[in-house]
Amino acid sequence: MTTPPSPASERTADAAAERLPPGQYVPRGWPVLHYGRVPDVDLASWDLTVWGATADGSSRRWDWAAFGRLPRTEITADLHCVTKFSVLDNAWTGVSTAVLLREVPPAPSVTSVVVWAEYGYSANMRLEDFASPQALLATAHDGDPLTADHGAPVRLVVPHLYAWKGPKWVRSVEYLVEDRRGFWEERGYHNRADPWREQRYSYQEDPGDGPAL
Ligand SMILES: Nc1nc2c(c(=O)[nH]1)N[C@H]1C(S)=C(S)[C@@H](COP(=O)(O)O)O[C@H]1N2
Ligand SMILES: [Mo]
Repeated sequence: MTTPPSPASERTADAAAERLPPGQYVPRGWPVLHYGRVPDVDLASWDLTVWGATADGSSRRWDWAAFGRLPRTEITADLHCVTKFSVLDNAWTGVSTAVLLREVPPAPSVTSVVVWAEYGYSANMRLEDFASPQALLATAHDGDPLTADHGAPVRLVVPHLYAWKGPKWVRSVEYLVEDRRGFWEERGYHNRADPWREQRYSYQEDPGDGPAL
């Protein structure tokens, strides 16, 4: 006896299930989710700054025109929100974090970064997570410039972490020699945020996963 082949619809569902971290589902469309209001960003005064524990002690700032001259890359990645929706196959275009790290090398003692957005939203992560080859400062999604709702003009994308680690409306990157919690990380969310290990809440942290709360 052989088992009858499963219908195509079921196979598609199985394939999707294997791509989904535990507890996640695929919603219809692309939800918009953030804390607070959508900022009204003026590109004429917009800038992006890399600061903190840089190798030579100085910070570096790009205005919109200068940022636009940095080399671009494209990646395709899934976005996993801790509220359990996952948006699959997003094509992101932007500036690889590797480019920023090359332009502004961190001091050897840097262990973590905090990425800051408009209104003081922030997310921290280990330097190695920020430096992931998949991580980028995205300016476009599926070929279109980001909309204001989705983080225009620049959002961070770190596909292997829950999406709160990717601030929309990014304005600066701070290099840290000692880890410091960001906005959600100090409000009950996990310091590491690996969706494959379902690291959702800070009460799940093991010693060493993050600074004391
Ligand atoms: N500045 C800022 N960025 C943010 C957030 C936020 O509240 N403020 N929320 C995060 C969370 S929890 C998620 S799931 C994603 C949602 O991105 P989307 O609205 O494009 O789907 O944005 C992330 N980036
Ligand atoms: Mo989220």
